Amino acid sequence: RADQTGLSRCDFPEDFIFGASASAFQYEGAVDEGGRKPSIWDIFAANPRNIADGSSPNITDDQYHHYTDDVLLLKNLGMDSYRFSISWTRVFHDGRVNPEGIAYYNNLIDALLEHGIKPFVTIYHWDLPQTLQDKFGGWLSRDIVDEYLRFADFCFQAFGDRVKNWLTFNEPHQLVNGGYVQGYYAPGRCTGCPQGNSSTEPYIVGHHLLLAHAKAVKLYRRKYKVNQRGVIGMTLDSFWYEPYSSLPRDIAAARRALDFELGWFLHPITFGDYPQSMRLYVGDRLPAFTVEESRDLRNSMDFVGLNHYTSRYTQDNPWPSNVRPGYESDSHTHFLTQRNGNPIGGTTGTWLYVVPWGLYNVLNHVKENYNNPPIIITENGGLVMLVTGFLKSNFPGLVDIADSNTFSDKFIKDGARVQFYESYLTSLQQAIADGVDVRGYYAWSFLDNWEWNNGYSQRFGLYYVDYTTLKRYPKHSALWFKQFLSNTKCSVLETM
Ligand code: GBH
Repeated sequence: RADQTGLSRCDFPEDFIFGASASAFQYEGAVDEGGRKPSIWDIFAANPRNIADGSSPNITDDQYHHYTDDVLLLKNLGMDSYRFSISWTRVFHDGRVNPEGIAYYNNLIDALLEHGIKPFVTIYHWDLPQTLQDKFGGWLSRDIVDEYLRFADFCFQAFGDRVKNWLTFNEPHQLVNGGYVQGYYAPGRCTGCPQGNSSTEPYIVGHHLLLAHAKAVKLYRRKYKVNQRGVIGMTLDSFWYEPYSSLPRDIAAARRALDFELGWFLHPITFGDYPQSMRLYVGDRLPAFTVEESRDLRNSMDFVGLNHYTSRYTQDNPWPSNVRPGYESDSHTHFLTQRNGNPIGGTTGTWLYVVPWGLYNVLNHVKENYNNPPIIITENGGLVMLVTGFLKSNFPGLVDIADSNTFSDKFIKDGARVQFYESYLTSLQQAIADGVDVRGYYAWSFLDNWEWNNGYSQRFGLYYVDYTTLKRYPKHSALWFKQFLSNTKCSVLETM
């Protein structure tokens, strides 16, 4: 049964928001339609060697053409909100607006609102216009700050009458780590890659992201907030880092790991500067903020957006030798997925170990070290590897989407992901009960989608997508969420 634990939205505060998350490049497809121009991810993915399954993101879920049906699916699930991002090259390029691109987002936003679903918009989810990469090197150049500001200004102006929840960026740490340290994300730079230098570039890019964020928030507050009355934040990603042992040096190392991932951005947008540990370990390779920049950064968010998936054990690593010089070794940490032969949590055969208590700990870490800010969990979700080429005939229980609004045993069996959601939501409930100010939770992801360098080989969706027919099929997790959200008789009076 989908409702085994009896956990429901009634176990959360009354005005708590539940939603599903997505991003433009992973969902939209239609890369050459409606006047859209290439982003750095179009160029990066055009080389199949950059993508695990060699796949193309050109069609993916084709949400560009399926958004009306997708909104109905969200409605059917009972979601309060939908988080998506705006494709920069669809709406705005070379200083010019593209009416067709604007029309698309207007239609999507209006369709959501028509069904009572709150749009939650990420302004930038990694798909930089290639023209800006070519012109001055993208995020490596300070010129990007004003370009981003123009784009953000445009988004507030065009959509802010209806969009009340904004995120300046998705996962700056992951963008930098993938694009400038590991090289597995666009624009594919790292030490040892054909281009790049991971001892300096990650910190420069991170700095520009922060300056762009602060300017956009300042602009929103000065120019739009009075009339539009929305809130704005940034989505940060963080694993939980558990000390491998009770040795003080391992405890300090775990704290450093959190500083280098979460604090790198959360510290500046709360207190106006980088964490002390980063200043100490990175030295003069870490750029400095002017007094004015620091002032603009301080408290430059109405809430903290948090993407959290998994956890690692952490050891102190005084002499890192097994990694490239730079960001990877600067924190002098070593990460492990097991201790004394025991994995840190349930395994999924990938990076994603199931560690629900890690969510509890990372939330309390934010509460205790960053003045107890409002938090919205903007992504959380489990991963089950499904065989590529999965066919309907392999799953006789599968039913067509039209029948999915009734509970039955007919759905794609992703029971491990149901357990993931149950366990993490239980941990979240405990964190809230213990005083962490969490206001919302968004599942990653609404649909299966193009998982960046992993292509279509990793499926995070509540809905399964058949990429040949583009039909969406509910998984067990979708039905579990529907049941979880359908309990609206929360007060004692109503249930009597
Ligand atoms: C988020 O990225 C993104 O916001 C979203 O677009 C993405 O689809 C989602 O999460 C799911 O991944 O431990 O060395 O093997 C997170 C990107 C990529 C982070 C893989 C962890 C594993 C690094 N994740 N990475 S490792």
